[in-house]
Amino acid sequence: MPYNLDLPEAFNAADYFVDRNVREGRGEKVAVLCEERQFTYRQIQEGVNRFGNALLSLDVRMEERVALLLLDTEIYPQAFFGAIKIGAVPVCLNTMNRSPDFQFYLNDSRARILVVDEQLLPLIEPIRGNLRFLKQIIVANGSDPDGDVCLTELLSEQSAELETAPTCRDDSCFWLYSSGSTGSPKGTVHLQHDMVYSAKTYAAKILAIRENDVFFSAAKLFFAYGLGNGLYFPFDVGATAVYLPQRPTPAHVYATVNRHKPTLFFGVPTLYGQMLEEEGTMDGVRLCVSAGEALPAAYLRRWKERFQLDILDGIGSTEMVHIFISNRPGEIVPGSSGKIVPGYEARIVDENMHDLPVGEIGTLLVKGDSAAALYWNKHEKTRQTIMGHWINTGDKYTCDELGYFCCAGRTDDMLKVGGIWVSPNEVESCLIEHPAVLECAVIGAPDEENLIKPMAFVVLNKQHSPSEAMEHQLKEYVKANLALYKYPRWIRFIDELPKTATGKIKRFELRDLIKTQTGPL
Ligand code: 3UK
Repeated sequence: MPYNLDLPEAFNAADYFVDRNVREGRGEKVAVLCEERQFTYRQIQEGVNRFGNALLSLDVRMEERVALLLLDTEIYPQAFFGAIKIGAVPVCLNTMNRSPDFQFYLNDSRARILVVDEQLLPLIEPIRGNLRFLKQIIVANGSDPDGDVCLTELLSEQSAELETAPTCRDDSCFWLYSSGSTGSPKGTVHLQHDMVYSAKTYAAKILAIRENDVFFSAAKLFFAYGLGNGLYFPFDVGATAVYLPQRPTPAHVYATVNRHKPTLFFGVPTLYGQMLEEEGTMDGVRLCVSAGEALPAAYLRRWKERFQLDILDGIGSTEMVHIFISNRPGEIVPGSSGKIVPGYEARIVDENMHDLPVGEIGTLLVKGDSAAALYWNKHEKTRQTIMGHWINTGDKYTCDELGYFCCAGRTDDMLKVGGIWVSPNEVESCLIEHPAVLECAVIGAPDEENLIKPMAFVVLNKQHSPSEAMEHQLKEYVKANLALYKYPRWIRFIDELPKTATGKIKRFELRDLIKTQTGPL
């Protein structure tokens, strides 16, 4: 069922998500709660305007990229929508990445400005000299930065009035980087209307979001998932968003729920699992959502027993901006991703793109007007994924006669770990740099809760032999060089990797190997 948004051609997402709330009389409504601070829609609007003016004063123009390396605080909506309001394009960066990753993002996007939390600035220091296009670093939530601009000072000099740039509904709006199994991450370009589409379909029809809802997303704003949950869903209906700047540990999350009493809670399966192990309450929450990877049925059951609350599992992607297949309240099928969200269409196809009969496993294609327009400067990858109206998710799925979709793995080797992509290739390339490693292969293996984590098979060179110390050393080596969540949780030393006649590693044999083994991994 296609859904017609009916947006005027002249359209700016910042005007829609921020200024409209003030125009419609919600200026004094609390938009953001963060720790002990609260901000009304009027205050956020003023911040957006000041931020937009600050960018203009730094000579930022329409369509130029502004990179955001920010924790979840009230700065996020101001910087994000401030950039959008002048027609510039925010690029939301994952704060868990490492310096070389940021060098890539900043050079690939050619961002002119980077807005970075003072706490995260050390990630940028080592690469400062290698940023070819960056003109200015603006430091948020800090004071008196050396040689950079302090955001608070910059904003204080700016007017709180700002004219909206004359963007249209199909202008570039924001980017998110998405990683693939090979090659560099892809700058995924979203348009001005995409967030509205997702808010009017998934958020309105499945979550039935209301002005009196209070949204709390443990998944951070720099993920497509968190950006909807914590920013443009609440702002679509003039509701309140709760931000947690710290790591979403069960203790922080429970404390935030207690303090701010959200009505909607968003997490990833790993977090639900961790929260089930800890003391805490979810009082005031009406509905919980899970995405990023499949939610184990056991978590759903235990959560319901403990809190009398449902968790709606749904599949979304960076390319589709948010969730397009989801369970609904009262119609949950544990272990399934649910049914198509109104406004989206799905197909399951074979390798020739022919539709498969009900019940057969195939590649999941999805159609809906929140789809990204392209991958920046990656023409071939764009064509492989964005096939006209249809997006190839790279997921293997089945669909039953009732329309419930069930995930059956990936068409590539990519792993979802704690809801975030890990490329086995990237972990292998890192391990092989270690002087003791001759060869290696990384696959996904289930942990004790049946959630996937990276496992490495390692062939050591002649000078080294397997030991616990070596295992520890290799794990630490990956931790030091890649984002923490990417390190192999288990390392198996073997004499030789199984290979095809052409020398490709037979990953399926490694997967079979761990399946047939009993006992702890
Ligand atoms: C996998 C799932 C099974 C699937 C995302 C909600 O995860 C998000 O975006 P990413 O681009 O990854 C997309 C891929 O992740 N996946 C996501 N959710 C599920 N697999 N069950 C699920 N519930 O492989 C998909 O192709 O990081 C999630 C909203 C916005 C998002 N971007």
